[in-house]
Amino acid sequence: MSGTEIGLGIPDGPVRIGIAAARFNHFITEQLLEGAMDALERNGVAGADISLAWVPGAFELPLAADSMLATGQFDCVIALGAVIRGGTAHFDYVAGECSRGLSEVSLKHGRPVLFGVLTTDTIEQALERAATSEGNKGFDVAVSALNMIHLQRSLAGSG
Ligand code: INI
Repeated sequence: MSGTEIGLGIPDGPVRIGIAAARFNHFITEQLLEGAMDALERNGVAGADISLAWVPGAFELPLAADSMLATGQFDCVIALGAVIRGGTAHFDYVAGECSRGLSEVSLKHGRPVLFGVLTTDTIEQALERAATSEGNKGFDVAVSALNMIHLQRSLAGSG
């Protein structure tokens, strides 16, 4: 292409990462958290630049993300959760409000809010997407968070 292109990249300078994680289905969200921490560490993010906030369930993730970004201390928030259908209508309310809310918070603050929330029919499917580092959704969204910070800094002219 002949115009300007900004590729996916990793920011050069320090980044301040907020992570909001849901306790509900914690045996899955703890694995998502491990994946996210692994990705951040591999990309040179210092532990001291990462803050973690636990919330009861995925429904509470948007408020946590909003509260974290309102402090002005974070370049992004990574939201981690696992909503499993399990034959209840609750799934649609929790998953729907969570994704809508996270998107709203991101646009409100002009900061990336990453959707690291598994929405699956079964526990087995959720475990599969949280298990290994390679297919771990937490790992993937943490890399995406860095890509989005890089994009915002590139657009602002600060690399
Ligand atoms: N929260 C989840 O994170 N995952 C779920 O699968 C889930 N289900 O199935 O109910 C869930 N419910 C709790 C919800 O997120 C709130 O914490 C609760 O309703 C209090 O507001």
